[in-house]
Amino acid sequence: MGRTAEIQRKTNETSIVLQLNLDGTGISDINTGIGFFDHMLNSFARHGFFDLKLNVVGDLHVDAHHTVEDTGIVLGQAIKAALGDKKGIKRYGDSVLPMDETLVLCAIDLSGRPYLVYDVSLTVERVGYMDTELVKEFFYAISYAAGMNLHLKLLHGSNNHHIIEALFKAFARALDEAIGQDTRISDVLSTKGTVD
Ligand SMILES: [Mn+2]
Repeated sequence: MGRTAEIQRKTNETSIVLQLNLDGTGISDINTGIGFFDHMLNSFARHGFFDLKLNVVGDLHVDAHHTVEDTGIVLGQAIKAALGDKKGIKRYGDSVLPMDETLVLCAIDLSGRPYLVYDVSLTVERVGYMDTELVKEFFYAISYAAGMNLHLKLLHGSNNHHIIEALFKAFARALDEAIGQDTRISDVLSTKGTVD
């Protein structure tokens, strides 16, 4: 049995349907209306071996903000719901990921406590039809909705497409590690006894 979640969320700004299987193989079917964002979410699914089905109808006539932010909220909620009681998982995960001239770091603690540290400078306003400032909004929304301590740091790089794509791939790989089962962990990995 895979760890799965299905979430539907509808507001005046976005209408989202998302299905996630954390124990998938990386199959995705994603349509947010923003081509570059779809490309990033496909990379996330593929490199984390998550199955992700996602349809977003957002108010793109305003701008991409609500669509990207609300997708982060729903994906974070789905990660939290699919993980359930977090028994037997490694809890921590990290990745240092290269992409040509770019090198990024991602570290995760599924502590139950939301916190984002985002140390990434982007030098262009937009990649495709996605504003680069929304990358931070997306990861902030995930970290708060999932209850996740998330660090993202740009170590080196210049091409904004590469930097953003490397962030999504590093996040996927770090999350895949953090949700991984370790047979030595019989309960939750915390001296406190809980990671809620
Ligand atoms: Mn690319």
